[in-house]
Amino acid sequence: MEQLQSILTTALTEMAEIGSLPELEQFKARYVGKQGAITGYMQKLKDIAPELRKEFGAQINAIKQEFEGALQRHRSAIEEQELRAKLASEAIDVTLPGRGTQQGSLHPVNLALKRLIEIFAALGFGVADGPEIECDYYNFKALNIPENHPARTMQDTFYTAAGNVLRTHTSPIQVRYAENNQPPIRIIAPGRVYRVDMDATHSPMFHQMELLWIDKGISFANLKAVISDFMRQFFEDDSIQVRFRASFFPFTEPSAEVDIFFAKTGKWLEVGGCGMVHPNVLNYMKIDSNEYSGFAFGFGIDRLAMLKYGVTDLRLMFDNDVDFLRQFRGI
Ligand code: 2U9
Repeated sequence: MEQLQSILTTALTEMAEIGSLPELEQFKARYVGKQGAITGYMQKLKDIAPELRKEFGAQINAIKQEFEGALQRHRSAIEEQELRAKLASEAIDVTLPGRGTQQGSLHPVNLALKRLIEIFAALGFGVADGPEIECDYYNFKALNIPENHPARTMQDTFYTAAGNVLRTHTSPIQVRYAENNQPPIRIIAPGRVYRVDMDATHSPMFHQMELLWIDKGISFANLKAVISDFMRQFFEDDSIQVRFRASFFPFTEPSAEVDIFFAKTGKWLEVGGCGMVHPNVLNYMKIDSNEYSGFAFGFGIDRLAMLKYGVTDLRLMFDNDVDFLRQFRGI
């Protein structure tokens, strides 16, 4: 019994050093497993005189129970320690500020487009749309653009293999609209257009808006009033001067370039073109040119947006540089 007592003392000292559960299980096996030191004493019981067996048995049992009790307490201690370590390593500070979200912004072209639609809606214009791949008829022929016109060459126009074109202006939208609607016609046609051109001030894809107003008695005076009023509203400057310079387009007669005078820079700037819809074009749209007249006006949305927001390189409008785009947050 003394031997057994000293085995227990050694065991308890050893146990105190153990810091992990797998180690503790191995340790347990060495004492109370099948070949364990304490188990060995139980097996020796049969060699002891029968009258002493009961007492020895009780003592061995008591020691075994003491061992197992100590083992259970130590196991709980290790488990608690491991739990604390896990909680400490997974701890989060819920009082830290969050990472926040990034607010997006509308692209300057869309900002301008929104404003354009608002302004023209207030003047009674609806928005029309149409396909970006067009056939020759709607992009050229119905607009009185002759067969041999330079705009039709491959140097200026993107052709598809099937002989269609990427629309070079939004005019075909209006021709299609007029085919399906009787005058009075009062629409704006915004959209992407494509031309073979690429440098600091030209992009092969850009945005255009055209305006068409056809009714009885529409004159150049209406054209001047709508365009001048529009420019002052868009640039939020009532003192803006608008100048109409005689020009030529196949689809309008007479035609004019539209310039505006910027007091800030003291310079005239060309911002678009306009004119009274050519009688041939009215005929193609099956509108009687003796009864009706109309005017059209076309400009680049990208260019107008650049002027409004002070952007100096057209390429910035199409690079999708987030630092550039962020500047339009909240506008
Ligand atoms: C129909 C009849 C006439 C649209 C017009 C212009 C003048 C014009 C340019 C300005 C700069 C295109 O973006 S730009 O390169 N446009 O100068 N466009 S009149 O005339 C039409 C349209 C449709 C049925």
